[in-house]
Amino acid sequence: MLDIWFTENHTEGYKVSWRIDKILHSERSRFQEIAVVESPDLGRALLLDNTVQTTTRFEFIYHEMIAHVPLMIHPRPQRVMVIGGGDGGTVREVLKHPTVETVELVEIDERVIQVSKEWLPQLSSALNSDRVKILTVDGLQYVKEKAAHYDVIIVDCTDPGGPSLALFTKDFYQDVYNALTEDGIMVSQTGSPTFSPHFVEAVKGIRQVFPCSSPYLTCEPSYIAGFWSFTAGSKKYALDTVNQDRMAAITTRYYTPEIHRAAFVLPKHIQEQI
Ligand code: AG3
Repeated sequence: MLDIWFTENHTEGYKVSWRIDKILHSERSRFQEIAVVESPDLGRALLLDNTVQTTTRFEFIYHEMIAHVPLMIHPRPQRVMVIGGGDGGTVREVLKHPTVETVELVEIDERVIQVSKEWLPQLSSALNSDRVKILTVDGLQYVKEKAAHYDVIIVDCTDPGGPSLALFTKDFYQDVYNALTEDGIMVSQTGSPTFSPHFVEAVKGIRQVFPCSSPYLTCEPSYIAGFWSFTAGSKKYALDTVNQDRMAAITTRYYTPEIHRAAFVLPKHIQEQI
């Protein structure tokens, strides 16, 4: 067996490695290094700048939690925007909600979309739906041009750095707030609460702008073995609201209303940090 390992450096002193069988694709786009590799334990993985974005074995956890939490809080989500998320996994989950009329996918790097279409059909086939509108523009600018339009905005971005850095600032969260309708909800992935130096900053930024906000946690083994965080901001609805009756229409493997509520229960040391 080949002994080739992929390693992601989470900090200077903490790395996560897993064996890869094959490099299926690798290129440099205008924005980043894009690769797709095959791993015996994680399945097919999308890497951007040597950072794992998603794996076919565990992507359902991340994508269900980033999408269904805000969509189940909102009583009737119709217009949704996804910033980043060019692999299509988040859009696939959003489309499970029959109330959703349109999902705009705002992905800066069209090569991520093309590579995902070729190698990750389990995620990207959702992008062919006629309810999806794809815009290959900078989400940061795009969101500024919109006012009171979306019910839910999901920020499925890479970790802060490169094109994503500005997506973790208070100014950006304010633009997202303005782009939402009066009862709108946003969620952003906010990294590892243990290792990301940007976690606390992002949580505080969202809290300064939205009347209701909180991080929520899940475990996604593709990134690290411990917690991964998302942070939700809501203009009107409490974050533990779950419109339970709508679950009947939605098939999930990870998300349940109980998981939704439990995810907002934070360990004491994380509460103390934020
Ligand atoms: N979005 C980013 C996940 C964060 C990965 N971070 C890391 N490995 N350090 C993933 C896109 C999935 N649709």
